[in-house]
Amino acid sequence: MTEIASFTDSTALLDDGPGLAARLAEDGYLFLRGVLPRDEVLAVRERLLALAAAGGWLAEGTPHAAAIAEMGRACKDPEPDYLRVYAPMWKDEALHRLRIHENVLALFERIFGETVLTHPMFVLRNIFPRRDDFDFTTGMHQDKVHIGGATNHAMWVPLGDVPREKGPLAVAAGSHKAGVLDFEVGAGAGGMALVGPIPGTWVSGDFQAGDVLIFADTAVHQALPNRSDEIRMSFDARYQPASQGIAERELKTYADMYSWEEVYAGWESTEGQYYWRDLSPEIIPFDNSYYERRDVMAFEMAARGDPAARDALLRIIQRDVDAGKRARAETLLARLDTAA
Ligand SMILES: O=C(O)CCC(=O)C(=O)O
Repeated sequence: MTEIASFTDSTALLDDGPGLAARLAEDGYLFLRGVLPRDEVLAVRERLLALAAAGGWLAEGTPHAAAIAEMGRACKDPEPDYLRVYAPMWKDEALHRLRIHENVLALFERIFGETVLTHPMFVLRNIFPRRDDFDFTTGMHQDKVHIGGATNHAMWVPLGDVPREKGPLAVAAGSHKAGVLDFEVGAGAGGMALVGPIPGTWVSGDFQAGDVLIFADTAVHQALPNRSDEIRMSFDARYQPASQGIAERELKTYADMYSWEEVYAGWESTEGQYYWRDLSPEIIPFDNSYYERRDVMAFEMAARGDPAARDALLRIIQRDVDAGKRARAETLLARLDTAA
């Protein structure tokens, strides 16, 4: 990715549902300033940074609010060291409510022209700074293969100000029109990396707390490297018209880490709990063919001793329902790690 132009700012269209929908259909994304109240975003950031500090992720002697990373503790999803600190963060009550904020729901209802279903599943991200020996930059991917269902749109929300040097998201505008693209096993999202020329024009920008980026599930996107000293925090949630089908995995918690009862156990209020049940979403089968193809390739690569299979193996161990596959992935991962 060489040239990255600036996002088209669609904030002026905020109250114009058909205008937003038309631009989203054309470009595959919408960059919108100030959708969420800045103070509410920063309050969530503060709560999560307290947990990050308690987990040893922040440099000693620095103010929490600065989010300066302790690079000796740099780690990434789905490594056990990462998940130990991440898991309690994901349950945060105020974080959950941000993605179903009234401004967000009203925005999507204007775009869809009908009731919105916010997927209960979402991803919180804590991206340590990139260094020569550490890199957790999200590689190029499309969401469709990971989310399934009918048509959904992501909303990427920085938890704090995220200028370009702190590694915000970039989208290939127009790439959504090409459908699901070919991939190989790699260090990208879900252990998959897109191959071949990527259609469209890469765009990104300087985000402030409260700004959001919405994009289609076939829009190719990736993060820019985090070249700062700070942990870059964000979440990405998914939205769709409530009349369309959803894959069951999207009704679960992140990586199925918790039951919803466990998530809600520590909350102070019941507001926003189980909100999707009122919408009685239609569950449709998840298209597992992409993951199956990834896993065949990853097992072959790992058997040849190719370390590029590592992230895919970790995903299988963390998430596959097939115990036989998980055991095979564990054996191959242990062999790769011994060889390294
Ligand atoms: O925040 C990131 O680094 C990646 C986000 C992403 O891939 C997504 O929103 O689908």
